[in-house]
Amino acid sequence: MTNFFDGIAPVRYDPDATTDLAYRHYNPDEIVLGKRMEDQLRFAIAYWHSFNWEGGDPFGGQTFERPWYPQDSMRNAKVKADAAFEMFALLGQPFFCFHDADICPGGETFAEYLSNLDEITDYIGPKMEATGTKLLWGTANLFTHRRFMSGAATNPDPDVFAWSAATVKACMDATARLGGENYVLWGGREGYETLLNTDLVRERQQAGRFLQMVVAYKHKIGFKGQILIEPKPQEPSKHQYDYDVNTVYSFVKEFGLEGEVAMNIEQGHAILAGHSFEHELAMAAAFGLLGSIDMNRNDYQSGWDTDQFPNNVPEVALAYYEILKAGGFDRGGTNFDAKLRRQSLDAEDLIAGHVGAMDVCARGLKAAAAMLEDGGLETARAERYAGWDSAAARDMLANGTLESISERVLRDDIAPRPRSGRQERLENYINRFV
Ligand code: XLS
Ligand code: NI
Ligand code: NI
Repeated sequence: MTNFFDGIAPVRYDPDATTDLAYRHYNPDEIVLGKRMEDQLRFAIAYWHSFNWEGGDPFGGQTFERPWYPQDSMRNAKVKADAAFEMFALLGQPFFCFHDADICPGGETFAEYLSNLDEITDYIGPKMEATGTKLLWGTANLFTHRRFMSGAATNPDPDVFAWSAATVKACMDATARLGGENYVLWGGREGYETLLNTDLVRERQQAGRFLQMVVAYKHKIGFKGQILIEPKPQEPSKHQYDYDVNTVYSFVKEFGLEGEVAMNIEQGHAILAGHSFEHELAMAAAFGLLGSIDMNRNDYQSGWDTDQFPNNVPEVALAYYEILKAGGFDRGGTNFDAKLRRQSLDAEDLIAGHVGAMDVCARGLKAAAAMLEDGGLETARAERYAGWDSAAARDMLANGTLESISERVLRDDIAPRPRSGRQERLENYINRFV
């Protein structure tokens, strides 16, 4: 037991609440498109942002004060786990996510790392049982320690590749032991700073082989979860190999891993890649690779990964629209890859950040479900492409050649008549639901 959250009551659904520490929209038992809201959204809390992040920025260090600082001993790792599960019990969300480095210190040697990870896994398991909090996914931190400064799987030094492979094996074992539903690979340093010292063909091949080994090990241990790749264009590397959904798709195909991996798509990473969140989700759904999401909000001006809690209902609604249209989450969920601003010092801020995020997602989900049920967008889209339903159009696409098409254009006197794309009317339509 810690006293960090003393005085904060468990957060409940109460649409008329007078406190801000209540859910006004997130009602776990409410049925949305045939499923409980909790089972549609499958919320997870990110251990790293809520418990490891100390409030630093490039110009200043720690601003937060927590009973589990400094974070370099097993003793404090356990205090941190106590506090984490106290927060999970207060919020009542069904899942959490972690990196190895979040839950225990790395130790001096690989053997010490393994023993720390084992010890903390044993400590966390019973807490999961007691609170009913499940593991959405585990992952390895292959980017903070200086050994990873030139990459993990893509490192020029084979010893770093080896260390990384051994680390991922340990993290997959820990994830499987804790009943994790997915395993995530985010390659923050799988990229380069300058092409002047980089053999990018070799590095991509190393990353491909690494991923094949991960998939092989998943089958070896009978892990039933999904292996998820999380695309991001840059930061910390200047250029990352897993830039966006499209890039990862071609990587997955090139290394023969179709059907073996899916994607964990993050709002902020989509924005950094110059896309919208819904674009990345729709692309992944089109490839059949939509696995899970990291929900957050990127600042539109900053150019770096700001990992803020989501607060824009219309945007979130469009994201869940794509997710629901693709059939909703199976093993995936909504992980809040979001952190407090560095001036938000209090335990209440940490609770409020998540309460607000869950309410925004609940509103977005309900709006998305209502739009899907109404069908207005799909009808408008179908009308827009209706010309392609004609026999002539279908035949042209399937069997046409430039010559045959050219003959038909002359023979049938084809003259395109532009039609309105009706964007404003569709935007107004969305506004009826959000
Ligand atoms: C960083 C990533 C990271 C992953 C997990 O930008 O979003 O938090 O989700 O390694
Ligand atoms: Ni991120
Ligand atoms: Ni993320």
